[in-house]
Amino acid sequence: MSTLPPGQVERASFPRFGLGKFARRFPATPETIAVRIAGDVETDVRLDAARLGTVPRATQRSDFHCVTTWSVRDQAWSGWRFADVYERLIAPVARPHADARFVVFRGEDGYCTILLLEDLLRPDVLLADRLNDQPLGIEHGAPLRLVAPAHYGYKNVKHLVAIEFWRDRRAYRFPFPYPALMDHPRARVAFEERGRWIPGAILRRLYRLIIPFTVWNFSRALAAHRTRTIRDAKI
Ligand SMILES: Nc1nc2c(c(=O)[nH]1)N[C@H]1C(S)=C(S)[C@@H](COP(=O)(O)O)O[C@H]1N2
Ligand SMILES: [Mo]
Repeated sequence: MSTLPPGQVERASFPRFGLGKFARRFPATPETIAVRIAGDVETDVRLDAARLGTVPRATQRSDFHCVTTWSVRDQAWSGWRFADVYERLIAPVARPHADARFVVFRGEDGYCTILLLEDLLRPDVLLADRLNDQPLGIEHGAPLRLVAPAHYGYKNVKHLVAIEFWRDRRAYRFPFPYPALMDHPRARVAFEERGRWIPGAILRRLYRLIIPFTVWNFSRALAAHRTRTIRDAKI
């Protein structure tokens, strides 16, 4: 099997993970895809399952690399290639400004990050609604998430509700109170672009310390959410 990118360590199972602020936030309607296309565009557009269904479905197996150094191998994603969605449903309808190359992704939980359009148009970037032959669960980003395996997990936004195309990268800020140094503009795994200003080889040592607590925190929050959902269904 291929070797892992620099500083990454294989993990047997795929944990629910993220920034602590978002551990207790879950999508209100995890079955319904509704993504607003906005920013420096001529017309705001809404993508839903019916619109996405007009684009051929794509599947791929890829590894997933969290910036904190854990990687899971060979996940089977299914959804639509970002490039296909951009060419068929976004560019002709929303008509983003020709210079709008900064793309902000927003999750229903308030999480957001930025990527470059040229990185998103590569063939391994998906908008996924299925994982390992199952509908995507809330732990991994239902109803729809970005899958960009060449970029650290924090660019793979879950619970997508908006995609914005901007000419100016200052149209956006990494979620408060997390420092901008945690959000590299590209975050390419192969170049160990873990964060800005601080070398990846230093950040990896700090980040790996927070894995056990974060995995525990996110899984406990999910268990509490499931208990709540079952209780509410009985009332
Ligand atoms: N909406 C949303 N997307 C998010 C996050 C988040 O907290 N909220 N965390 C990011 C981080 S840091 C990682 S490693 C991956 C984790 O994805 P997983 O929960 O499917 O393992 O989601 C990324 N996308
Ligand atoms: Mo992450």
